[in-house]
Amino acid sequence: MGCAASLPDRSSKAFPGINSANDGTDSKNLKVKLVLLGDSGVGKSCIVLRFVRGQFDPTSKVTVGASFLSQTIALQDSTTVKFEIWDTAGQERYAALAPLYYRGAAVAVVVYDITSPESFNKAQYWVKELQKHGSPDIVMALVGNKADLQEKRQVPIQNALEYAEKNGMFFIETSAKTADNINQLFQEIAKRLPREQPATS
Ligand SMILES: Nc1nc2c(ncn2[C@@H]2O[C@H](COP(=O)(O)OP(=O)(O)OP(=O)(O)O)[C@@H](O)[C@H]2O)c(=O)[nH]1
Ligand SMILES: [Mg+2]
Repeated sequence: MGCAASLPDRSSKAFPGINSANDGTDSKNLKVKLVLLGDSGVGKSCIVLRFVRGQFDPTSKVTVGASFLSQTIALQDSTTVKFEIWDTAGQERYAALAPLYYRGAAVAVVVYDITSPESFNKAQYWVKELQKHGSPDIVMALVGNKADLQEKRQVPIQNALEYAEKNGMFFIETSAKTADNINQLFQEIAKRLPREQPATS
């Protein structure tokens, strides 16, 4: 998958990783730095490809380093949110690079594969890492991907839900293959972004 060389934008002081798209003049158009973390093979790149291009690649290659894509969505209140998405590489050899991508991120999407308990353990490792070193206001989502593989499920929904609740995370199961809950994931994240309070006179 392609990888753009651009660097993320400066962060606002109020909420690191969230900027008004028009130099602070338009709070209805937000620009948000989002990072995906999780074990290799859980489907991070496929989730991004489904969200940004509406496609699924059954032969998806492992990500090298990280890849960057962006996508803008509109909310019901007519706010637009531009997600600047850093899709990190889950292979162990790239683990040391992760802080480059999650530092200053407003949103972290931590992905596991519902058929793999090891990947759920790895997700918990990333949550701890983000709690220690991520932005204090970071919005975290826990995503159980490959929900189409119900017959191979090894991570019960209840376990993930309890873990997410305990850690103040939003939880959802998705399938990049069938597109199930992919748009909902990003819509729900957008709704949870901290907004600056309108000035009172
Ligand atoms: N059945 C099913 N397979 C999926 C789904 N999402 C991804 N896959 C498959 O899982 C494999 C790995 O997907 P990737 O998106 O490349 O995984 P990744 O998390 O980006 O892996 P790294 O880049 O190594 O970190 C590919 O063979 C995909 O086709 C899904 O929702 N359902
Ligand atoms: Mg990948």
